[in-house]
Amino acid sequence: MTEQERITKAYELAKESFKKWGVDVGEAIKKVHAIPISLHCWQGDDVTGFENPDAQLTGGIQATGNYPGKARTPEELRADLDKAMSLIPGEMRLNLHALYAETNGEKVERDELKPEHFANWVNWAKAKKIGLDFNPSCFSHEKSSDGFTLSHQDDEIRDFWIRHCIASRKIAEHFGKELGTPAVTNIWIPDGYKDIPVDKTAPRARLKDSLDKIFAAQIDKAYNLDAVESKVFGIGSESYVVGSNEFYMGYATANNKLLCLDAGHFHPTEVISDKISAVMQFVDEILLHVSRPVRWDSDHVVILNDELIAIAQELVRGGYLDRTHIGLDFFDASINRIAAWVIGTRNMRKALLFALLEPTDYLKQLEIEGDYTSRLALLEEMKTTPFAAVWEYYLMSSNMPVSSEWLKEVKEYEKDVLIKR
Ligand code: RNT
Ligand code: ZN
Repeated sequence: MTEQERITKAYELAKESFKKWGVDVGEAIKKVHAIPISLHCWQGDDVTGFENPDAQLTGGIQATGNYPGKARTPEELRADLDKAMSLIPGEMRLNLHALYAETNGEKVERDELKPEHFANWVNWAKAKKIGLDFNPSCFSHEKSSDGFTLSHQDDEIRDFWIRHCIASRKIAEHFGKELGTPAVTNIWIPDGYKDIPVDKTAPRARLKDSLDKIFAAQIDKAYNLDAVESKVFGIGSESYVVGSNEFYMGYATANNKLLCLDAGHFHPTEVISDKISAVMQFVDEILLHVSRPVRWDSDHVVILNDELIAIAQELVRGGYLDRTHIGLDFFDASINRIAAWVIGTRNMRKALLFALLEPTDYLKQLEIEGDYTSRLALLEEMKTTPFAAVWEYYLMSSNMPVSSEWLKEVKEYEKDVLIKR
């Protein structure tokens, strides 16, 4: 039996198993393929960017490890992204940080960045027929060295970061116009105190004022969508973070912005899957930073764990896919970076497929009827219904290498390209 025959046969049988529960597998495959996932450029080079090759990552986030072969130039990063994307099925986008500007060796300050500094990225995205998303980079800079940016007490510094965020929105607007799909511009800042502050109010008031200034100019939502990302703590901001959850929840609700939920930005027993249906009552759209915190906001590669599945289930069960922008946010420098992208992104889509293969309406019916016994029994049955056969068939039919075949390609690329860097 050829691999193709085996996969097809297993799929045909799996289809029958799912049919028993009233699930249309073909429909689920079609749906999962069309869900855009925004791949974060920064897994490719440990959040370094091209502003300065010796840049130190600051802002209380960390990429640990020194696996060989990290991308050092835009060309290398794009080649690595091409490789990763060639192994990931379904609709993709690319999420860029301002740090990834190309200035031809010229020093361009962040508040001076313009669409032209991203021309190569736009051309690359056009050729791949994908959308771009964007982020101002409010870290790894001398003007953020004391841990404050948009909430800085020094107006000169605060204005610099306001101008940077305004410039970023204009760049994103340009992406939206050029690529025919709105760019999500996400603002995350590291601002906070290591130790307990006396005045928790003033920085938050300044942050609110900064955001009002940044968002003062209306940009057509067909081109740019603004998101704000909260956090509970960072390295060096353990006691107080200016942009906390309540702060941004309030800001996004009051100002009709997207709320970004990062899986690593809450207390360790809190999960973002449980927050989606709550915040969706108050904001039109959300951005997800799908990540995997291990003991802290460690940004480990996303695996197919309970929380990832729960996130996907919430999006499907709540009918929230159209109002959710799925982005990834992890950076592991201790393993092959392309494999990290492929593993994490495939897992995101795997979780979505798993969720789409659920007889949700039937489960909801059982719940309404108070038949919690059947609800629990069926949910457990679904865990071992032959999902893997559907996943493999989906990969095969979208011309992607199945099981560990993709890893061989990554290893070859490592030998031929990465190791030589
Ligand atoms: C930091 C935030 C933020 C960054 C990226 C690089 O804790 O999660 O989203 O990881 O913007
Ligand atoms: Zn994040």
